[in-house]
Amino acid sequence: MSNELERLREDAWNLLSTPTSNLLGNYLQKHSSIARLATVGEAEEIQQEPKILRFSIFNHLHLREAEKIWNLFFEIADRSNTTTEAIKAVRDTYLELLDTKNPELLYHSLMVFIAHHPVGRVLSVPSILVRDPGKVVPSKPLGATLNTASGRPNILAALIEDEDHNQETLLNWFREDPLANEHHQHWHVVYPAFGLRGGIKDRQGELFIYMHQQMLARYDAERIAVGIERVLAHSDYNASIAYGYNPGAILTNSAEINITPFFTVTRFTPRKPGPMFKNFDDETLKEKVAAFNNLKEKFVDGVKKGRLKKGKKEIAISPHLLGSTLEPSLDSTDEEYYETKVPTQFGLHGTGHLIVAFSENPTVPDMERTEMGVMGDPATAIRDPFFWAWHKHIDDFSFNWQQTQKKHDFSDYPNVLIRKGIDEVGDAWSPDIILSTFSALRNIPGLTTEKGTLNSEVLKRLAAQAFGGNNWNGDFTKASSLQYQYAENKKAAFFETVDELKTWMEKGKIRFLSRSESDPKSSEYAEFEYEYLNHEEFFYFVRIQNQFNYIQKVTVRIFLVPASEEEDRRAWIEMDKFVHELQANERAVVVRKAEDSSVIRKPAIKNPDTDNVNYKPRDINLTDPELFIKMAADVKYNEEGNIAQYKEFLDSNFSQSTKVLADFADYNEPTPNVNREMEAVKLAKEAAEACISNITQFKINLKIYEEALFKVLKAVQSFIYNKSYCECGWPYNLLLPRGTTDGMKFKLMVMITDWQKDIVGEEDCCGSMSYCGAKDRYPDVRPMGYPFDRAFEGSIKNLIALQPNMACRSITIKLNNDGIQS
Ligand SMILES: [Cu+2]
Repeated sequence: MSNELERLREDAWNLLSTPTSNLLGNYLQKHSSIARLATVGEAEEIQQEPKILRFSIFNHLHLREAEKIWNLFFEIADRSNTTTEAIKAVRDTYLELLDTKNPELLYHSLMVFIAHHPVGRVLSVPSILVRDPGKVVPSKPLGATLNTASGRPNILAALIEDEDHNQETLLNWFREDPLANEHHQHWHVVYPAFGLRGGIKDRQGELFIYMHQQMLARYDAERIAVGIERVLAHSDYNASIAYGYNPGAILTNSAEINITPFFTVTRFTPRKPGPMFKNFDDETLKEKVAAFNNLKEKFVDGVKKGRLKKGKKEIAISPHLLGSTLEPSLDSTDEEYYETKVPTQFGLHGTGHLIVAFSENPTVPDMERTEMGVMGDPATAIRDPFFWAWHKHIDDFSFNWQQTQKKHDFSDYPNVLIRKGIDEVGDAWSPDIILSTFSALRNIPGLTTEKGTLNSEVLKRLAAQAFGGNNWNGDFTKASSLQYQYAENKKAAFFETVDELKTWMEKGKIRFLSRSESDPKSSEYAEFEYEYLNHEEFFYFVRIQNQFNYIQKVTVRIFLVPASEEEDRRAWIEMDKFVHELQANERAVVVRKAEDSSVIRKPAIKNPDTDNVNYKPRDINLTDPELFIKMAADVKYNEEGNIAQYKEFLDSNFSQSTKVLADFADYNEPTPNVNREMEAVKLAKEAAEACISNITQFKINLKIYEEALFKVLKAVQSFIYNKSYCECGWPYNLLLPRGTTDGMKFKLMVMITDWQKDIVGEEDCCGSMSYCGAKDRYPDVRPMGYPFDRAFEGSIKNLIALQPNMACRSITIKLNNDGIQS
């Protein structure tokens, strides 16, 4: 890759690291109606094009504007001859537009470009902790430090007062987790509601529902752990919301006096408890509630009938259509019918976001709105407990529809054995689901590579030795101490299996650098401390016996559920899903690292404080698409050259042999000349053989070219897709629910399905397959959430006990509160 491109990538990183909040501050000063009146006078003001002051992707008019910009970026990049030229041109346009366009809208468009355009993918988007620190400061930070030259007053006092005392604040740490918010924002970048260039991603509507449903299952597990009831759907639009949400002194700018000279943050309105439609002027309130209710009833009806309106017709609901119409997205069955004009044009789910975001100032016209609540921004929406109540309501439509569908027939299991029974307290147990942790394995020589990553080969050998062979029948589900003979003549290393996984709260820092332009090297900063959940690194060892004497490819699906919620299919959390090839009759010990989980973002961010915070050129095999184009051209050139060459060979061989044969046929002498006959046959035979051998060689060469071409194609594809999908996914630090200090009981379930029937994506997919799909097609042909996406015939527990391809065991997750580990 050229040095220039390398420099551009780093420049782009720096540009992307600059928080939009400062820019937004300037923009608002310039374009808010008051500012405009003051500068240009009323008459001219009316002439001016109205500006979007506060951008929200949930407002479809705003999203259409953003779409125009990302399409512009796409076009600019398409027109450019090289990657370098394209990046430069897009950057210049971006900077130019900053004068006239809303900076948040622009940034969103740029993120879409980076996630989706082949050229954009050479750039990386920094952690939200860097690019938008003002959106992730917790409502109540653990501490704050101001390091200022001018000795400004400390703002700690303003931060410590806590207005809210409702039970929802118990889970602020979860809802306010910076990387969970980043995940939610990033998902909406990878899956724009209006698709890309007029097309929508495969099964996007289904994924919209499934991804949020899984977030709810995780949130519920945390609620159970702190002893509060699971999320209640907000389905009665007239009902009051019992809890408000105050995003804290920083997000609401209530510490403004002290911090404004230092840095600007985007202001969010705190939401007070009360009705969803509160503060609407009385005359129109009823009308608006009625309109929104009416929209809801259309979905209630549709789900009951199993059909949605599409113009004058009705069409059968599919998960994709239901999700697309609820969100709504480009694939909504009928945009007009399933739309509300309250408070702006958007469908059911989006409108809920907007109504609540605007609930404290509902009458402000769209183009004059400078403030909204966190629900209006995907980078902050999940902070509000109402987000969850709203999404539970949205999920109810999907759940109710699923309930009406035919139950799964589980007879299509592969011929594998995963052993199971019951434990001493009568719960499901399986000797074939074994757990260990990094700390329990850390004495194994060679387990970590020089780079600090885990050595998969060592793990595999250890697994085979410790749990396979003579140890195949051993029970390691309890914490047990084992030996691993890693080399002959060496002393065995000891390690353990566990039945308990540990979590803890860790401290992180959110840092604002001085925006002093006069002194860019100024060491002024403000720093906020927050806490986030983390867990020990763990591994699954799954033993599977292939009962066929031929190779079987299987899909391994791992789920977790709080033991108390086992019978509620919506409570099951997808932990992982991967493909494994079983050899004929193999007794396989399959190892899987938690950090490879199909639900999380790759590479796993183990330390939010340091990962993706500083510029690091991405580790990719081939970094410049220009190189692929060249590679492809080389192969094509060779192929064409060779085809011509072989065509010539074949032509001449063929004409030679046909000529000889024709000559022979024409030979009509009354007395046959045996010699000549023999000679002709010989020549024809030789010619035909030469022909065949040339064809064979040609085929071999074609195969080689074909393989080479596929390699190029694969390299191009993995380059193109890896990046954006790598970055999409649930954060690693939240992979395990937090559990309790006493230890919370969970059930860990493994289900083995026939890969031939699933076609789950291969392992070269680096991102979250489960939450973001892979490439353009979702990698699993089964419905998302399978097998928990349908009602069960009887109890889930019984099904797991009876199905040969399912097994379950208990595990404990313990919150280590003693102190913070690092
Ligand atoms: Cu939402």
